[in-house]
Amino acid sequence: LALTAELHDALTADDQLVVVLQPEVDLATGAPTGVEALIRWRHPRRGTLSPNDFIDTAEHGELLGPFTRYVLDRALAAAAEWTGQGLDIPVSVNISARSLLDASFPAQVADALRRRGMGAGQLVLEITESVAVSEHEVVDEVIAALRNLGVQISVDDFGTGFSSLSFVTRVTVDELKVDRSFVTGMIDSPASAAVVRGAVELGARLGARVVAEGVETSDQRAALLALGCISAQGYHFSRPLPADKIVAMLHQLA
Ligand code: G
Ligand code: G
Ligand code: MN
Ligand code: NA
Repeated sequence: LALTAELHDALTADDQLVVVLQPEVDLATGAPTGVEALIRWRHPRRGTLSPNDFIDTAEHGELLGPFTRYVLDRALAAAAEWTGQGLDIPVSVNISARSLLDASFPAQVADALRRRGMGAGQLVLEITESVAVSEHEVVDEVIAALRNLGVQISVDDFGTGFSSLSFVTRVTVDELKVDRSFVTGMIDSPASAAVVRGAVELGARLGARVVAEGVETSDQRAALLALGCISAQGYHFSRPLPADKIVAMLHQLA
């Protein structure tokens, strides 16, 4: 309860909740193809908190709407900076699957884009499936409405969800983000490599981009290229960076 009250205050404090930004790149060339926004809480007493420390608090109760709008606004503000410098690169925002139970969510997203003067095509929403939203009809309708706006939908942590495969049979998605665990395992484990290969083939058949997460070594990069994977993200290319460092990094990678 204390954390809920503190998070409520942080949402109006202006300097406590910040997004850091991590490039997604073309595996062959290293050129940037996207940027993921990741929230951090610079807590005045508890130090810097990772989303794992407070996301459950943020995703439940009455903070979900304000928190989601806050993250969207900060991510789109950052994207407006690099777009203004001629870099035509979308921003990816992690959203709680619970947001997809709210029929007014697409209108909220449209409003967030309008406030920052950004086109819907500049925004990717990353969704991790959860039991909370599985097989709710409204979820499919909200996703369809978001895609009608022109917003892209990405399935985060692909391969680990309890129903990833049935999800992509129900809704059209634009991107699969292959979970880091398979990328970490693919050099030593033929089974992990098989999952990555399967995701690459599935993405091709669905017409969805496939992004490998958590690439940390040049061996992993080479193995992904050999499997036909096009895009990736990870410390091998860039760590998540503060907003004032991301534009220089994008120019450097380009
Ligand atoms: O950035 P980090 O690796 O610490 O993220 C930990 C987890 O928190 C990941 O699962 C990531 O998807 C999630 N996450 C990061 N930023 C956000 C956010 O702004 N909103 C939501 N809902 N989840 C986030
Ligand atoms: O669940 P999601 O995929 O959104 O989680 C993203 C998280 O992964 C972020 O918190 C980010 O800090 C972390 N991350 C990004 N690249 C790497 C990487 O190369 N290695 C590891 N270990 N974590 C990474
Ligand atoms: Mn993500
Ligand atoms: Na992920």
